[in-house]
Amino acid sequence: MTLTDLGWSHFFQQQVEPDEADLIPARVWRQDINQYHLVSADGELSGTLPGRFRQSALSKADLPTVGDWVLVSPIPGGEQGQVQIERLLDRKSRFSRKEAGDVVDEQIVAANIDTVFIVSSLDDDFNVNRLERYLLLSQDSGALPVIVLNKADICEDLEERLEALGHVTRGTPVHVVSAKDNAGVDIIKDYVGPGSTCALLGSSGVGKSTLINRLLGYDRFATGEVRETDSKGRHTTTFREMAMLPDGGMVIDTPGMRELQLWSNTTALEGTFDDIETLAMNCRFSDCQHQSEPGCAVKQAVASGELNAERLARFEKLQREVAHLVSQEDVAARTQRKQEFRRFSKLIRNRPDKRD
Ligand SMILES: Nc1nc2c(ncn2[C@@H]2O[C@H](COP(=O)(O)OP(=O)(O)OP(=O)(O)O)[C@@H](O)[C@H]2O)c(=O)[nH]1
Ligand SMILES: [Mg+2]
Ligand SMILES: [Zn+2]
Repeated sequence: MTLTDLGWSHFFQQQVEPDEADLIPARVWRQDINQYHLVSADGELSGTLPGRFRQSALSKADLPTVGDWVLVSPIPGGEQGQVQIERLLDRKSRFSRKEAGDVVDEQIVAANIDTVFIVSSLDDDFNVNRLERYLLLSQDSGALPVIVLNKADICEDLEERLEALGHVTRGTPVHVVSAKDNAGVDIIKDYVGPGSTCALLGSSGVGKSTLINRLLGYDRFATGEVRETDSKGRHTTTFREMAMLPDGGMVIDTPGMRELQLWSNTTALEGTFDDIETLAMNCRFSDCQHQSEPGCAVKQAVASGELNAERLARFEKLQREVAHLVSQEDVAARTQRKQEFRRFSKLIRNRPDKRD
Protein backbone atom coordinates (compact mmCIF):
# COMPACT_ATOMS: atom_id res chain seq x y z
CA MET A 1 0.00 0.00 0.00
CA THR A 2 1.33 3.46 -0.88
CA LEU A 3 0.74 6.64 1.10
CA THR A 4 -1.36 7.91 -1.82
CA ASP A 5 -3.62 4.86 -1.47
CA LEU A 6 -4.12 5.93 2.13
CA GLY A 7 -5.10 9.47 1.14
CA TRP A 8 -1.73 11.24 1.48
CA SER A 9 -1.34 14.26 -0.77
CA HIS A 10 0.67 17.42 -1.33
CA PHE A 11 -1.47 19.12 1.32
CA PHE A 12 0.04 16.87 3.99
CA GLN A 13 3.51 16.52 2.44
CA GLN A 14 4.11 20.28 2.48
CA GLN A 15 3.49 20.33 6.24
CA VAL A 16 6.47 18.06 6.93
CA GLU A 17 9.40 20.19 8.10
CA PRO A 18 12.98 19.33 6.97
CA ASP A 19 13.88 18.14 10.48
CA GLU A 20 10.90 15.80 10.44
CA ALA A 21 12.09 13.85 7.40
CA ASP A 22 12.86 10.81 9.58
CA LEU A 23 9.35 10.63 10.98
CA ILE A 24 6.84 8.19 9.50
CA PRO A 25 3.48 9.46 8.21
CA ALA A 26 0.57 7.30 9.40
CA ARG A 27 -3.21 7.56 9.37
CA VAL A 28 -5.46 7.07 12.40
CA TRP A 29 -7.63 4.01 11.71
CA ARG A 30 -9.19 3.59 15.12
CA GLN A 31 -8.79 5.12 18.54
CA ASP A 32 -8.95 3.15 21.76
CA ILE A 33 -8.66 4.67 25.20
CA ASN A 34 -4.87 4.63 25.41
CA GLN A 35 -3.93 3.50 21.98
CA TYR A 36 -4.17 4.61 18.39
CA HIS A 37 -4.45 2.03 15.63
CA LEU A 38 -2.52 3.51 12.73
CA VAL A 39 -1.77 2.49 9.17
CA SER A 40 1.41 3.55 7.40
CA ALA A 41 2.84 2.68 3.97
CA ASP A 42 4.56 -0.25 5.69
CA GLY A 43 1.47 -1.56 7.42
CA GLU A 44 -0.25 -1.36 10.80
CA LEU A 45 1.26 0.45 13.75
CA SER A 46 0.22 0.90 17.33
CA GLY A 47 0.66 4.47 18.55
CA THR A 48 0.70 6.18 21.91
CA LEU A 49 0.12 9.86 22.49
CA PRO A 50 2.70 11.64 24.69
CA GLY A 51 1.26 13.57 27.65
CA ARG A 52 2.41 16.89 26.21
CA PHE A 53 -0.36 16.64 23.59
CA ARG A 54 -3.10 16.62 26.22
CA GLN A 55 -1.38 19.29 28.27
CA SER A 56 -1.12 21.75 25.39
CA ALA A 57 -4.50 20.95 23.81
CA LEU A 58 -6.96 23.83 24.16
CA SER A 59 -9.75 21.70 22.76
CA LYS A 60 -10.35 18.01 22.18
CA ALA A 61 -10.16 18.93 18.52
CA ASP A 62 -6.39 19.42 18.95
CA LEU A 63 -5.95 15.68 19.57
CA PRO A 64 -5.69 13.11 16.78
CA THR A 65 -8.89 11.37 15.78
CA VAL A 66 -10.07 8.86 13.17
CA GLY A 67 -9.01 9.93 9.68
CA ASP A 68 -6.17 12.13 10.88
CA TRP A 69 -2.64 12.09 9.56
CA VAL A 70 0.11 12.00 12.17
CA LEU A 71 3.91 11.83 12.10
CA VAL A 72 5.28 9.06 14.31
CA SER A 73 8.62 7.69 15.50
CA PRO A 74 9.51 4.16 16.63
CA ILE A 75 9.73 3.78 20.42
CA PRO A 76 13.38 2.94 21.22
CA GLY A 77 13.53 -0.54 22.66
CA GLY A 78 9.80 -0.98 22.07
CA GLU A 79 8.12 -3.86 20.32
CA GLN A 80 7.91 -4.04 16.54
CA GLY A 81 5.25 -1.61 15.32
CA GLN A 82 5.07 0.38 18.57
CA VAL A 83 5.33 4.08 17.83
CA GLN A 84 4.93 7.43 19.50
CA ILE A 85 2.85 10.14 17.88
CA GLU A 86 5.03 13.21 17.37
CA ARG A 87 2.76 15.59 15.53
CA LEU A 88 -0.79 15.92 14.25
CA LEU A 89 -0.92 17.37 10.73
CA ASP A 90 -3.48 20.00 9.78
CA ARG A 91 -6.75 18.59 8.49
CA LYS A 92 -8.01 19.28 4.98
CA SER A 93 -11.59 18.70 6.12
CA ARG A 94 -13.51 17.67 9.22
CA PHE A 95 -17.06 16.96 10.26
CA SER A 96 -17.67 18.41 13.73
CA ARG A 97 -20.48 18.71 16.18
CA LYS A 98 -20.71 20.16 19.65
CA GLU A 99 -19.54 17.66 22.24
CA ALA A 100 -22.58 15.83 23.67
CA GLY A 101 -23.86 17.01 27.05
CA ASP A 102 -23.01 20.30 28.74
CA VAL A 103 -19.43 20.56 27.58
CA VAL A 104 -18.81 23.46 25.21
CA ASP A 105 -16.21 21.98 22.92
CA GLU A 106 -15.87 20.82 19.37
CA GLN A 107 -15.91 17.10 18.70
CA ILE A 108 -14.44 16.00 15.41
CA VAL A 109 -16.47 13.09 14.19
CA ALA A 110 -14.32 12.35 11.15
CA ALA A 111 -11.20 14.03 9.76
CA ASN A 112 -9.80 14.34 6.22
CA ILE A 113 -12.88 13.03 4.50
CA ASP A 114 -13.88 13.78 0.92
CA THR A 115 -17.50 12.69 1.09
CA VAL A 116 -19.98 12.63 3.97
CA PHE A 117 -22.79 10.17 3.44
CA ILE A 118 -25.70 11.33 5.55
CA VAL A 119 -27.65 8.12 6.03
CA SER A 120 -31.32 8.07 6.95
CA SER A 121 -33.77 5.22 6.91
CA LEU A 122 -37.09 5.31 5.12
CA ASP A 123 -38.96 3.77 8.07
CA ASP A 124 -40.60 5.50 11.07
CA ASP A 125 -37.27 7.04 11.98
CA PHE A 126 -37.25 9.24 8.84
CA ASN A 127 -36.90 12.84 9.95
CA VAL A 128 -36.47 15.83 7.64
CA ASN A 129 -35.38 18.17 10.45
CA ARG A 130 -32.56 15.89 11.38
CA LEU A 131 -31.37 15.59 7.79
CA GLU A 132 -31.42 19.36 7.48
CA ARG A 133 -29.26 19.61 10.59
CA TYR A 134 -26.74 17.15 9.21
CA LEU A 135 -26.61 19.17 6.01
CA LEU A 136 -25.99 22.31 7.99
CA LEU A 137 -23.13 20.70 9.87
CA SER A 138 -21.69 19.46 6.57
CA GLN A 139 -21.56 23.00 5.19
CA ASP A 140 -18.40 23.88 7.07
CA SER A 141 -16.80 20.45 6.86
CA GLY A 142 -14.97 20.81 3.57
CA ALA A 143 -16.42 17.47 2.46
CA LEU A 144 -19.15 16.85 -0.10
CA PRO A 145 -22.45 15.86 1.52
CA VAL A 146 -24.52 13.12 -0.10
CA ILE A 147 -27.84 11.91 1.30
CA VAL A 148 -28.45 8.16 1.34
CA LEU A 149 -31.98 6.99 2.09
CA ASN A 150 -31.76 3.37 3.17
CA LYS A 151 -34.38 0.65 3.74
CA ALA A 152 -36.26 1.41 0.52
CA ASP A 153 -37.54 -2.19 0.73
CA ILE A 154 -39.88 -1.31 3.61
CA CYS A 155 -40.95 2.14 2.45
CA GLU A 156 -44.49 2.57 1.21
CA ASP A 157 -44.62 6.29 0.63
CA LEU A 158 -41.31 7.02 -1.05
CA GLU A 159 -42.66 9.76 -3.26
CA GLU A 160 -44.11 11.70 -0.31
CA ARG A 161 -40.91 11.43 1.64
CA LEU A 162 -38.79 12.57 -1.27
CA GLU A 163 -41.07 15.53 -1.69
CA ALA A 164 -40.78 16.47 1.99
CA LEU A 165 -37.03 16.23 1.65
CA GLY A 166 -37.03 18.39 -1.47
CA HIS A 167 -37.52 21.49 0.67
CA VAL A 168 -34.20 21.04 2.43
CA THR A 169 -31.75 19.32 0.09
CA ARG A 170 -31.04 22.29 -2.19
CA GLY A 171 -28.88 20.49 -4.73
CA THR A 172 -27.40 17.84 -2.44
CA PRO A 173 -27.43 14.47 -4.23
CA VAL A 174 -30.03 12.05 -2.82
CA HIS A 175 -29.81 8.30 -3.39
CA VAL A 176 -32.41 5.70 -2.45
CA VAL A 177 -30.95 2.30 -1.56
CA SER A 178 -31.69 -0.92 0.25
CA ALA A 179 -28.72 -2.45 2.02
CA LYS A 180 -30.84 -5.46 2.86
CA ASP A 181 -31.60 -6.24 -0.80
CA ASN A 182 -28.21 -4.91 -1.92
CA ALA A 183 -30.09 -2.58 -4.25
CA GLY A 184 -28.60 0.74 -5.38
CA VAL A 185 -25.70 0.40 -2.96
CA ASP A 186 -23.08 0.53 -5.71
CA ILE A 187 -23.84 4.22 -6.28
CA ILE A 188 -21.83 4.90 -3.11
CA LYS A 189 -18.76 3.42 -4.77
CA ASP A 190 -19.00 6.04 -7.52
CA TYR A 191 -18.09 8.71 -4.97
CA VAL A 192 -15.12 6.87 -3.49
CA GLY A 193 -12.06 6.31 -5.67
CA PRO A 194 -8.57 5.13 -4.68
CA GLY A 195 -7.05 7.43 -2.06
CA SER A 196 -10.33 9.10 -1.15
CA THR A 197 -12.15 8.78 2.13
CA CYS A 198 -15.82 8.83 3.01
CA ALA A 199 -17.69 8.61 6.29
CA LEU A 200 -21.19 7.33 6.97
CA LEU A 201 -23.08 9.42 9.50
CA GLY A 202 -26.62 9.18 10.80
CA SER A 203 -28.78 8.02 13.68
CA SER A 204 -28.47 4.61 15.26
CA GLY A 205 -30.24 1.89 13.33
CA VAL A 206 -30.37 3.53 9.90
CA GLY A 207 -28.09 0.83 8.51
CA LYS A 208 -24.65 2.45 8.30
CA SER A 209 -22.73 -0.69 9.28
CA THR A 210 -24.96 -2.88 7.09
CA LEU A 211 -24.23 -0.60 4.11
CA ILE A 212 -20.49 -0.69 4.75
CA ASN A 213 -20.53 -4.47 5.00
CA ARG A 214 -22.20 -4.52 1.58
CA LEU A 215 -19.48 -2.29 0.17
CA LEU A 216 -16.77 -4.47 1.71
CA GLY A 217 -18.41 -7.66 0.51
CA TYR A 218 -18.30 -9.34 3.94
CA ASP A 219 -19.68 -8.81 7.45
CA ARG A 220 -16.88 -6.81 8.93
CA PHE A 221 -18.93 -4.58 11.26
CA ALA A 222 -21.54 -5.72 13.76
CA THR A 223 -25.13 -4.71 13.04
CA GLY A 224 -28.14 -4.72 15.36
CA GLU A 225 -31.91 -4.94 15.14
CA VAL A 226 -33.93 -1.75 15.61
CA ARG A 227 -36.72 -1.41 18.20
CA GLU A 228 -40.05 -2.48 16.80
CA THR A 229 -41.99 0.35 18.46
CA ASP A 230 -40.23 3.30 16.86
CA SER A 231 -37.59 1.87 14.48
CA LYS A 232 -34.80 3.41 16.55
CA GLY A 233 -31.45 1.62 16.75
CA ARG A 234 -29.72 0.32 19.85
CA HIS A 235 -26.31 1.91 19.33
CA THR A 236 -24.62 -1.21 18.05
CA THR A 237 -21.50 0.55 16.77
CA THR A 238 -19.68 2.15 19.69
CA PHE A 239 -16.50 3.57 18.18
CA ARG A 240 -15.43 5.09 14.91
CA GLU A 241 -13.33 2.95 12.64
CA MET A 242 -11.90 3.14 9.17
CA ALA A 243 -11.80 0.31 6.62
CA MET A 244 -10.22 -0.12 3.20
CA LEU A 245 -12.66 -0.73 0.34
CA PRO A 246 -11.89 -3.59 -2.09
CA ASP A 247 -11.54 -1.27 -5.11
CA GLY A 248 -9.56 1.38 -3.23
CA GLY A 249 -10.70 4.25 -1.08
CA MET A 250 -11.57 4.24 2.59
CA VAL A 251 -14.75 4.35 4.59
CA ILE A 252 -15.32 5.39 8.21
CA ASP A 253 -18.11 3.72 10.19
CA THR A 254 -19.44 5.88 13.01
CA PRO A 255 -21.76 5.25 15.97
CA GLY A 256 -25.25 6.71 15.63
CA MET A 257 -25.32 10.15 17.24
CA ARG A 258 -27.96 10.85 19.86
CA GLU A 259 -27.30 14.55 19.87
CA LEU A 260 -26.40 16.61 16.90
CA GLN A 261 -25.86 20.06 18.25
CA LEU A 262 -24.34 22.66 16.07
CA TRP A 263 -20.69 23.40 16.24
CA SER A 264 -20.79 26.07 13.74
CA ASN A 265 -21.34 29.71 13.12
CA THR A 266 -23.81 31.76 11.21
CA THR A 267 -21.99 31.37 7.90
CA ALA A 268 -23.22 27.79 7.67
CA LEU A 269 -26.74 28.96 8.42
CA GLU A 270 -26.53 31.46 5.61
CA GLY A 271 -25.23 28.84 3.20
CA THR A 272 -28.01 26.42 4.01
CA PHE A 273 -30.80 28.95 4.14
CA ASP A 274 -29.73 31.26 1.35
CA ASP A 275 -33.29 31.28 0.01
CA ILE A 276 -34.43 33.00 3.22
CA GLU A 277 -31.42 35.30 3.22
CA THR A 278 -32.22 36.32 -0.35
CA LEU A 279 -35.84 37.02 0.51
CA ALA A 280 -34.77 39.02 3.57
CA MET A 281 -32.86 41.44 1.36
CA ASN A 282 -36.23 42.74 0.25
CA CYS A 283 -37.58 43.33 3.77
CA ARG A 284 -38.23 47.01 4.44
CA PHE A 285 -36.00 47.06 7.53
CA SER A 286 -32.46 45.75 7.21
CA ASP A 287 -32.63 44.30 10.73
CA CYS A 288 -36.08 42.78 10.15
CA GLN A 289 -36.72 39.81 12.47
CA HIS A 290 -39.52 38.58 10.18
CA GLN A 291 -42.02 38.68 13.05
CA SER A 292 -44.63 41.40 12.59
CA GLU A 293 -42.64 44.17 10.96
CA PRO A 294 -44.37 45.95 8.07
CA GLY A 295 -42.96 45.23 4.61
CA CYS A 296 -41.47 41.89 5.59
CA ALA A 297 -40.65 40.01 2.38
CA VAL A 298 -40.09 36.75 4.25
CA LYS A 299 -43.56 36.71 5.82
CA GLN A 300 -44.99 37.68 2.46
CA ALA A 301 -43.27 34.71 0.81
CA VAL A 302 -44.76 32.41 3.43
CA ALA A 303 -48.21 33.87 2.81
CA SER A 304 -47.90 33.40 -0.95
CA GLY A 305 -46.65 29.83 -0.52
CA GLU A 306 -43.25 30.61 -2.02
CA LEU A 307 -41.54 29.78 1.28
CA ASN A 308 -42.43 26.79 3.43
CA ALA A 309 -43.52 28.02 6.89
CA GLU A 310 -41.89 25.07 8.63
CA ARG A 311 -38.62 25.81 6.93
CA LEU A 312 -38.74 29.36 8.28
CA ALA A 313 -39.50 28.01 11.76
CA ARG A 314 -36.52 25.66 11.58
CA PHE A 315 -34.29 28.48 10.42
CA GLU A 316 -35.35 30.58 13.39
CA LYS A 317 -34.78 27.71 15.79
CA LEU A 318 -31.28 27.09 14.45
CA GLN A 319 -30.54 30.80 14.59
CA ARG A 320 -31.42 30.82 18.30
CA GLU A 321 -29.24 27.78 18.82
CA VAL A 322 -26.26 29.42 17.15
CA ALA A 323 -26.76 32.58 19.23
CA HIS A 324 -26.88 30.46 22.37
CA LEU A 325 -23.76 28.54 21.38
CA VAL A 326 -21.86 31.75 20.69
CA SER A 327 -22.74 33.10 24.14
CA GLN A 328 -21.74 29.81 25.76
CA GLU A 329 -18.43 29.90 23.94
CA ASP A 330 -17.86 33.37 25.34
CA VAL A 331 -18.42 32.02 28.85
CA ALA A 332 -16.08 29.09 28.23
CA ALA A 333 -13.38 31.43 26.90
CA ARG A 334 -13.80 33.73 29.92
CA THR A 335 -13.51 30.81 32.37
CA GLN A 336 -10.40 29.63 30.60
CA ARG A 337 -8.87 33.11 30.71
CA LYS A 338 -9.57 33.33 34.45
CA GLN A 339 -8.00 29.93 35.07
CA GLU A 340 -4.98 30.91 33.04
CA PHE A 341 -4.69 34.17 34.99
CA ARG A 342 -4.87 32.34 38.32
CA ARG A 343 -2.27 29.82 37.23
CA PHE A 344 -0.02 32.59 35.99
CA SER A 345 -0.43 34.67 39.17
CA LYS A 346 0.49 31.64 41.23
CA LEU A 347 3.58 31.07 39.12
CA ILE A 348 4.70 34.64 39.68
CA ARG A 349 4.01 34.42 43.42
CA ASN A 350 6.06 31.26 43.69
CA ARG A 351 9.02 32.52 41.74
CA PRO A 352 12.15 32.19 43.89
CA ASP A 353 13.23 35.81 43.40
CA LYS A 354 9.82 37.02 44.65
CA ARG A 355 10.01 35.08 47.90
CA ASP A 356 11.16 36.94 50.93
N1 LIG B 1 -35.42 -3.61 5.97
C1 LIG B 1 -34.17 -3.20 5.97
N2 LIG B 1 -33.43 -3.32 7.08
C2 LIG B 1 -32.16 -2.89 7.05
C3 LIG B 1 -31.57 -2.34 5.88
N3 LIG B 1 -30.30 -1.98 6.17
C4 LIG B 1 -30.09 -2.30 7.46
N4 LIG B 1 -31.20 -2.86 7.99
C5 LIG B 1 -31.37 -3.35 9.36
O1 LIG B 1 -31.38 -2.26 10.25
C6 LIG B 1 -30.81 -2.64 11.51
C7 LIG B 1 -29.74 -1.65 11.93
O2 LIG B 1 -28.66 -1.73 11.03
P1 LIG B 1 -27.17 -1.28 11.44
O3 LIG B 1 -26.32 -1.43 10.22
O4 LIG B 1 -26.72 -1.95 12.68
O5 LIG B 1 -27.40 0.27 11.75
P2 LIG B 1 -26.32 1.38 12.13
O6 LIG B 1 -26.70 2.61 11.41
O7 LIG B 1 -24.95 0.87 11.92
O8 LIG B 1 -26.61 1.59 13.70
P3 LIG B 1 -25.61 2.00 14.90
O9 LIG B 1 -24.37 1.20 14.76
O10 LIG B 1 -26.38 1.67 16.13
O11 LIG B 1 -25.38 3.47 14.76
C8 LIG B 1 -30.29 -4.06 11.31
O12 LIG B 1 -31.23 -4.95 11.84
C9 LIG B 1 -30.19 -4.20 9.79
O13 LIG B 1 -30.35 -5.53 9.38
C10 LIG B 1 -32.40 -2.25 4.69
O14 LIG B 1 -32.00 -1.79 3.63
N5 LIG B 1 -33.68 -2.69 4.82
MG1 LIG C 1 -23.36 0.59 13.14
ZN1 LIG D 1 -38.58 40.38 7.28
